[in-house]
Amino acid sequence: MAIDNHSDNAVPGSAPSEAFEWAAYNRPCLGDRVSGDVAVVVAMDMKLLVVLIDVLGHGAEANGLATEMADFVSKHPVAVPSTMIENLHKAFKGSRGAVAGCAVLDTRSHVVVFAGVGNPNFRILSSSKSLTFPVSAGIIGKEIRTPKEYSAQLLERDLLIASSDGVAENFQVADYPQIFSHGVQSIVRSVVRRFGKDYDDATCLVVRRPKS
Ligand SMILES: [Mn+2]
Repeated sequence: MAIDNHSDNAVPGSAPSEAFEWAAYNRPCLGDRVSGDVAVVVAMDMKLLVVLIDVLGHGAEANGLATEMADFVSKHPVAVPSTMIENLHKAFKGSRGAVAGCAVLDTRSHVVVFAGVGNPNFRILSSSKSLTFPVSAGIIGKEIRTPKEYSAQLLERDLLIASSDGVAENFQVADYPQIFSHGVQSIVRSVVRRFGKDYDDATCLVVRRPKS
């Protein structure tokens, strides 16, 4: 499922065993009608694949490439984040380039494995701490090295928050105290509204375990 700026309707979790619920929201740069950011979520066998892509630049041309990249992920999902990133790089070599983060969540263990290139911000936020996944240098489609993978566990109530650089990174729970009581649809919209930068495409995707 590709989630673009119509992701208002992003459906909450339909992963196997309903281990996760998620939502994404994408707001184009001021003055643009379409975004060069795209978020893709693919429910695989016992895994949930989450990819956030930010194509260099913005506007219609960036949107075209973002859409192609999202289609590629949807059609060729891989449950190994570093491989998913490398496959994107190979498939879009010579394009205008993009940065991207990829997380694979295990529906049983709730382990999150992440790999990313450039400046996508993926972090796990809990009421007491924030863990930001490190990213590797490079630009997909231009030059990358095999990105390193990092893993962490998504505990009950934790939020996996993925955002493009159009959203101020590292906002704190104190900046949005209701974040843990809101639904995922509200969270992604609120994060973009509160922390989005007007002059860049702004995307936020959130995944969490359903409340039991
Ligand atoms: Mn950007």
